[in-house]
Amino acid sequence: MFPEGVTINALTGEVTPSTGEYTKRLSEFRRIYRDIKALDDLISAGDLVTYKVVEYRAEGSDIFFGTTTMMPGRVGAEYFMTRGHYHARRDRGEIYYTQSGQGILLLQTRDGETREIDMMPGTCAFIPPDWAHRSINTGETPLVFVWCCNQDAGHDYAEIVTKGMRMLVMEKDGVSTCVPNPNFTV
Ligand code: PAN
Ligand code: ZN
Repeated sequence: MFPEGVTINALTGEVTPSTGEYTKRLSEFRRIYRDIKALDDLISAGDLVTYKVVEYRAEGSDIFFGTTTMMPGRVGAEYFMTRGHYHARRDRGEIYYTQSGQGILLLQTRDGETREIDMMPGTCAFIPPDWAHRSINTGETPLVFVWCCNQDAGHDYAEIVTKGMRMLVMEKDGVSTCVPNPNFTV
């Protein structure tokens, strides 16, 4: 393993050099957004990529990092968001350092604590171990953030897909508002 300077484009999320990437489209979010009709209408109009994740991973290292670039947009009153997850390893945290755009990072514990952190350029959010996290683009431009965590952290998506998150971020009169999720199940 050798040290390396990796270039990150704060506006596009491009990582140079990178070792992997994936994109997520609206059709993969049928169990995530509440407004099924709005989601189906958007998918029929063209199944948009709502976010892209690019990583830099050195084989054998304990940590790795990358970017998430989230497009602006909404499904009904809900802004484009990530799936949201706990880490498979409950002793692994993460940081999210916002490069451009604006958003909200929703966090929650298994026993009912919730927090919201504003994502704006210069904010580095500390995500403690075993706090679920979901990012939401509440702005009108791409939201780009750098994440860094342990390679062995892993993802547990099932909990959030099946139960939802305790809080939702909705657009109301042009303003983003956090509200309790009426469909959240314990
Ligand atoms: C991030 C997220 C990324 C996409 O790299 O995986 O922002 O979000 P979802 O994985 O919830 O769709 C991270 O938190 N890794 O642990
Ligand atoms: Zn994570």
